[in-house]
Amino acid sequence: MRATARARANIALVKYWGKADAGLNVPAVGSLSITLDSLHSETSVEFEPTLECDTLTLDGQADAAALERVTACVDLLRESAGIATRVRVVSRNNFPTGAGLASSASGFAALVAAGAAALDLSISPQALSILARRGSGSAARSIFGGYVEMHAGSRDDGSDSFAEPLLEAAAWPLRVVIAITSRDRKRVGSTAAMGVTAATSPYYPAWLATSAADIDSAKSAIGDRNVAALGAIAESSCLKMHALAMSSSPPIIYWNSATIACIDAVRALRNDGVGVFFTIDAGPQVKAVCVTEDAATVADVLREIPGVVDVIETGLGAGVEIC
Ligand code: 2P0
Repeated sequence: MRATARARANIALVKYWGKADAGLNVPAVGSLSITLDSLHSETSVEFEPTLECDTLTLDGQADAAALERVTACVDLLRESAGIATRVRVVSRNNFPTGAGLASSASGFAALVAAGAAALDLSISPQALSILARRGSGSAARSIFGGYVEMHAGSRDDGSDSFAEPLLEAAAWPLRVVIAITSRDRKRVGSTAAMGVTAATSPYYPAWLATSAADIDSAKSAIGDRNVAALGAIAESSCLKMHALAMSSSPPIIYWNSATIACIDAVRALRNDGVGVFFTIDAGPQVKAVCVTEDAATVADVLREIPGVVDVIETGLGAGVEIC
């Protein structure tokens, strides 16, 4: 009745933003991501008959806000197993939580994998991806390694809304250099921000209309191993997502001045012939994606930018694993 799983964070190159069904957590658009090797959550789940309620310890502290989402997700596992036993969940991230580094993606992917293993449920990776999605949309992608596509799906019950692997990490081993510009937790969580965007941004319909073409372009760039083409679509998707957030009411701005300085630096590097592009999630950190040979140059440049408090370099990693 106890298991531990490790799942890695992922970053979307074609972004998920907006929900088709908030209750089932079905995304309004598909997305495409890369799984990161060095940023992970390690989560232990123990079904314990003497417990009166579920408990969650996140990075060494009880976390009541996150517990609600964890319980809702574990309820799905309990339903599959036909039990009501409460769980003790202990989870640890080896990177800042809730700061736009996809901690909910790795956290919920590890949670459902550990929970299913603890209950000895025989469950396909696809079904695991659906369960992870119920916890956090981006978590559906962290079940798999390398390059991953998330399908929005079209069924009302969300049964065709899951991720699938596109290409193994080793087949195109890009590097990601992450410039940390703040360690603070973000002020507006992704879930709330997506709701405000869908309800108020005048650009939301255009976002929905252009997403499928963005995924197709990204898939062909990956097929061609073309960094410039993948970068063009990834930066466009990222900037569209942030334009949605900024054009919402009330407006949501995830960036700080160092975020913009990093964007400038990446563009300047590219003008100098370095094959690098940026992406930014629901936070102020900038992720620069490049080929292995350029990673040290990119890291050196980003580290010198005022306001950059740390730089993390990582390759692409594997899907969720039971430890
Ligand atoms: C993504 N993000 O595709 C986008 C881009 C952040 C920016 O998915 O409400 O925490 O739990 O499904 O997965 C972050 O959103 O949102 C996210 P929920 P989640 O990576």
